Amino acid sequence: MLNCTITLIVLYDLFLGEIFAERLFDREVQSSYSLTVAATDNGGRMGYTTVLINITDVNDVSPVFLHTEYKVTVPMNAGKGRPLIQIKARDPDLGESGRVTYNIYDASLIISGSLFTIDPSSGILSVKADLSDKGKYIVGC
Ligand SMILES: [Ca+2]
Ligand SMILES: [Ca+2]
Repeated sequence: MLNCTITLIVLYDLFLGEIFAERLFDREVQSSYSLTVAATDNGGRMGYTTVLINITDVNDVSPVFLHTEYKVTVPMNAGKGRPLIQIKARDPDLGESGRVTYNIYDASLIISGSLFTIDPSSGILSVKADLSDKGKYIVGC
């Protein structure tokens, strides 16, 4: 647990405790904090309470592939629909902000895009068409 600095503001004769953040939070680093806050009276007697702080998420992280490059060798007679490799990326954001979908991205690879397909959910790259008379392909995702 990280140390947090809190500031207590006293208004009039009442102790009105307000807690301020002294830096930005990053939910991916730490998603919650637990603070013990003390209140002291004029006689020096103290009471304590615990403040639990949950950090909500924002979509501040892009998906990151597990590998920077994937290589697969395919027999030229590989049948249509044959799975070749599973591409994986992770995104630590919560919910939809962390849900990763895959597609063949580079529009300049039109031929490769017509020969291969990638499942948007699983990231499995498959043969889409007959490769028998084709050469070497590079697919960007
Ligand atoms: Ca994200
Ligand atoms: Ca986030």
